[in-house]
This record gives sequence, structure tokens and C-alpha cells, in this order.
Amino acid sequence: MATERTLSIIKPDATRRNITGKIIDKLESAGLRVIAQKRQHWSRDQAEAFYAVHKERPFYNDLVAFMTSGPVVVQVLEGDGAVAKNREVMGATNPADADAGTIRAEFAENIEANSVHGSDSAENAAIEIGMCFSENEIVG
Ligand code: IDP
Ligand code: MG
Repeated sequence: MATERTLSIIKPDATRRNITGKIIDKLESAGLRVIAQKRQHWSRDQAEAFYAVHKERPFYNDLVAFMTSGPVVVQVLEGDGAVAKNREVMGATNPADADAGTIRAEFAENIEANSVHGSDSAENAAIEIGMCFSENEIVG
């Protein structure tokens, strides 16, 4: 499988509970490499822009409020089939449906505060990485 890059975000529910290391351990144990990482506190504008694809969804306003409620850790992950591999280790959006051993099964609080974001396609990964990092912050 081809080497890919994907965007990962450790969400405010996880930074609040001081479990970023536990989540990164899951990512690295799955064979993903963290090739860029920074901690940020998003403004409303940043969160709205990042989740613009969900603007018509009923949960959009709550999601923006949640994503600005505390720090996030944004990351670029690299590895073989990194987009799908990250989605696999994350688990389903709703932790009640997530497979045992996945990040969301172990750590998510609920369907909204579900600890991590991961790009859903290589095309969106490139867009999301471009929104969060400049080239010189990514060290493969
Ligand atoms: P994903 O993060 O698994 O790709 P998406 O459908 O892209 O899931 O939704 C983006 C984020 O919006 C989710 O991770 C979660 O934080 C939030 N979200 C999704 N569906 C719901 C919902 O039904 N209620 C509340 N929040 C939701
Ligand atoms: Mg998504």
C-alpha cells in the first residue's frame, strides 16, 4: 500500500483529561508516525472553517462550541494507507458503535466529544493538512 499522510486532531475532551499520550500510543502502535504536531486553542472562525462541510448538519453549532472549548493537538500522521489505518484505529464516530480496542471505544465520552478527528479521504487529508500546517512544519 502507498505511503500516505492524514490529518489527526486530538479533541478538547482528551486534552482536558490529559490523555494525549495514551492516544498517541494507539496511533504509533498501529504503525502511524507523527510527522507534525502542535497544540492550539481554536477560535470560532478556525473551527467553523475546518468543519464547513458540516454547516448544514444539526450538530454543527454544538460541534464548533465543543472544538473551541479547550486546546486541541493537531497532527500529521504518515504511514502505509494512513487515511484508512487512522480511521480504523479511531473507531466509529459514535463510541457505542466503536470496535473494542479503538481510541473511541476506550476514550470517547460521547458521539460529539469523541476524542479524535481523522481525515476521511486522501483528497480531504491534503486539504485539511493545508489548513493546519505549513510545509516547513512537516518533517517526514
Ligand atoms: P467522524 O469524525 O467520525 O468523521 P463526522 O460525521 O465527520 O464523523 O462528524 C464530525 C464530528 O461531528 C464527529 O467526530 C463528532 O464530533 C461530531 N458529530 C457527528 N455526528 C454527531 C451527532 O449526531 N451528534 C453530535 N455530534 C456529532
Ligand atoms: Mg468526518
